[in-house]
Order: sequence, then C-alpha cells, then structure tokens
Amino acid sequence: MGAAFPEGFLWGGAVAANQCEGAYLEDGKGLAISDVVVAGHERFLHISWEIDQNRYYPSHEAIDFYHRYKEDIKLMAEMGFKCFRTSIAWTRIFPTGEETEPNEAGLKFYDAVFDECLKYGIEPVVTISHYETPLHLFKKYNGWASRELIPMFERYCNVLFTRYKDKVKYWMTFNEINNTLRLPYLAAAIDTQKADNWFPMAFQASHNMFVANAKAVKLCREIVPNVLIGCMLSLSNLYPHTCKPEDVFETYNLRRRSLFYSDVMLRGEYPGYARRMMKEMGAKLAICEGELELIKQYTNDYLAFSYYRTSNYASGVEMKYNTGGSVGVDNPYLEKSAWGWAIDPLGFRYTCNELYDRYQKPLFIVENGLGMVDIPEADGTINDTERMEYLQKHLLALREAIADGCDIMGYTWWGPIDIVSAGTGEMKKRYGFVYVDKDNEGKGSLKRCKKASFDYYHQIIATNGAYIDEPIR
Ligand code: BGP
Repeated sequence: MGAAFPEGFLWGGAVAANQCEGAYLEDGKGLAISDVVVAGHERFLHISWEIDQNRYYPSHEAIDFYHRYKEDIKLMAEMGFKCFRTSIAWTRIFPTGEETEPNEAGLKFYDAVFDECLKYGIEPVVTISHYETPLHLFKKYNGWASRELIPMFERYCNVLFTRYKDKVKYWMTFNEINNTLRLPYLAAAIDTQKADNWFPMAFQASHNMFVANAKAVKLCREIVPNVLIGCMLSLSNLYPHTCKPEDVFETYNLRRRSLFYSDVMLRGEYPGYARRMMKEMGAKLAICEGELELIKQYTNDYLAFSYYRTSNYASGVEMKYNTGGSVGVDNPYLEKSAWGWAIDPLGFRYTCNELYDRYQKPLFIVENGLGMVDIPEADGTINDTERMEYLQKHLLALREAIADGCDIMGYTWWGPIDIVSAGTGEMKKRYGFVYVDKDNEGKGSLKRCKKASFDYYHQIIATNGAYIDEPIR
C-alpha cells in the first residue's frame, strides 16, 4: 500500500457555471459563447452563432443551479466535500465584457454561493474563465486572438479578487488553456474559419492569454497576498503506439504542444522547442514591450489539470480532439467508456509523475471522472458500480503517485452532480454522484437523487482515502 493522502487534502468536486447554472439571461447576465451551443447530434458540438428560438440550448436552463445551489451544496456537504470547484460566469459580472462597472446582481450571486460553501467548511476553488467568454467579445474581437481582451480580463479579475478576497483561497485563470490549439472556440473564443491556417491566430491568442494570466497573478498577489493562483490544463496523456522511434519522438512533440503552456506559465519563458513549433506552424507572435518580463515575473503557484484518459499516437496519423483530450489510435489494452474514452488509472499515476518531475510545483487534480448512461431502477436507485470502480482505481493510482513523491493538493471529481456535457451538450452523459432528472431534450423534473456512488465517495472522504482499500459492495 502507498502512503496515505496528506492531511488537509482537498477532496471535492468540480463544475463550470455554464454547465450547471442555467438562468442564462437572469439578473443582467449577457450571452456567453456557451449560450449558442445547441444540443449535440451524433456527439458533436453544434454552434448556432445566434439564438434561434426554435432550437434547444442546454445551457439556458442547465440543471438550474442558479436557483437550487443551496440544495446542491448541501448535498456536496453531505458527501463531506472539503472544496468545491466552480467558475464565475464572466457575463454575469460584465455582460458584454466591455462594461467598466460590474453588475452587482451577478457579484451577489457568487457571494451567496461562496457563503453557502463556507457555511459547511467547503473551500471554493474558482476558475475565472471556463469556456464561457462573453459572446460579444467573440463577435467583435475574435476572442483572445485580439489583445483588446487583456485589459477587460484584468478589470474582471480586479473586481473578483477585491470582492471575494475573504472568501476564496484557490483561484485558476483559464480552464484547459492548452485547448486553444485543439478546441479553439471553447478555450479561446476564436473563430477558426477566419483563416485558412488558424494556428497563427491560436498561438497569438495563447500569448495574449499568457499576458492576461500574468497580469491576473500580479493583481492577485497585490490584492490577496495569501491565496494561491494556478494555471489549468487538459493533460489526459498520450502514448506512442509502437516503439518505432518516429512514433516515440512525435508523441513527445505532440505532448509538448500542451506542456508548452505550463512551461510558460510555471517557468515564465517560451522554451526553444515552442519557438520552433510556432515557426513551423506559421506563427509569428506580436509581442509588446514588457510582456515577456511580466510572464517571467508572475508565474502561477500550482498546476491544476484534468485527466480523463490516455490515447495512442502513431506517426502520420491525424489526431482529433475532444473535451477528454486527443483521439488517436486505439489502445487494445484499455477498456473504454460508453463514449469511447479509454480508462487508464496507471496513466494517471504516470501523468502526475511526469508533471511533478518537470515542475516540482504542487499539482491539483481538478477534473477526473467517468461519463456514463445512468438508468434508475424501478425503485429509483441508481447502481453506478462502474463509476465507483473508476473512482477507486484512479484514487489508488493517485495514492501511488503521492508515494512516488508527487505533491498533490487535492482531487475534485468532475461533475459530482449531473450537468450538461461541455463536449456534446448532452445530459445523458452523466458524471454525477447525484442524479438530476433531465434528458437530452430538456425534459424532466430537475429532481435530485443520490446514486450508489454518493455514499461511496462520502466514505472515501470521511476516511481521508483509506476506504479505497475496501472492496466495492
Ligand atoms: C473538460 C472540461 C469540462 C468538462 C469535461 C468533460 O474538458 O473542462 O468542462 O465538461 O471536459 O467533458 P464532457 O462534458 O464533454 O464529457
């Protein structure tokens, strides 16, 4: 058996505002890029650009967390959560992103959410921008491709740090920032149709976000000196499909398309391989005076990341991407989820080690989970054994990573309550320990009920992880 989970380990769960809150125009909220995502067909993300009254948009009501957060946080407290990761919807605070004064009603909502968490001793862990950039900024500026967003983001951060300085101890700037090169609409609000080769735009957007990140770190240190502010990446991993040297080297290079983000934000510099990669992909960055110094000086305190799976790469294969990471060649050694995501707990231990060896900065696993179809039994119970197994195996692997010497701050299960899928807009793809009665067409009572995994996670937290040694009943 590996070492135990450290004292004060942050057990919890993670959601994003746009996937759970709903109330998409309430109390002065503006439209976000997530509000024009139509429910997926055949498991793809569909974007309608404008709101079409004849279509169904899952984020508009989502699971109505906006009105039910008290009930939901109470359930998280019942599981014993030490922390709860959510995001702030930028458009609740600045409806278009361009206002100079924040929307008080939006700020009040998050005051209430954080107070509710703190009432139960749950630390809020907050993502400042999670796939929900104001739609106006996408339309007018092509999102982060424009440096005009930097001062707007700075203003937004300033308001958040000042307002929540006594309530929030853990911040993150951009969710899965490395997805700018893979899911550019979600991660950086850019329209790839604006250019034949959109990579230069995506690299420029990344640079602008690095500057914005550094400015946020600076502000955070000035306004709330005793808190931590992390960067956040999607770091599901990649294996070379064979031992052919081309497979191995190109896999390594592909991985560096992600690690370049944490290299910049944790080490403060563009590495040589990244300069070469940008050049080869046609990008020539516009860098303003002082920006590189800023990036160097204001690096993040910790590396937060999501890990769902691994995937294989073979030289010459065109990779595809979704919210779980890369999609390459099938790995015959691994079982897959109903959505085809390979389940790989050892890959999780490998990833923690890879990242800790590289940075020696604290790691925070802020997303890990299993999306599956849950069907209530006739008596209403939901026996999600597969989810419990996934959780158990990943925590066993995590404990090994801790025994390997990795400094892990905490673990937040993705979607502790069923929410809208970011990748497909489905409700059917459920991650929760709590079931929400709502289907892909938006029908259902929104009633919450506990799945079998609810009590399982509760036991794990209550024993600070020791319960993972027990067989699943
Ligand atoms: C990550 C996102 C989340 C989340 C998760 C699961 O990439 O940060 O927002 O949704 O993936 O993906 P999905 O909802 O598509 O199953």
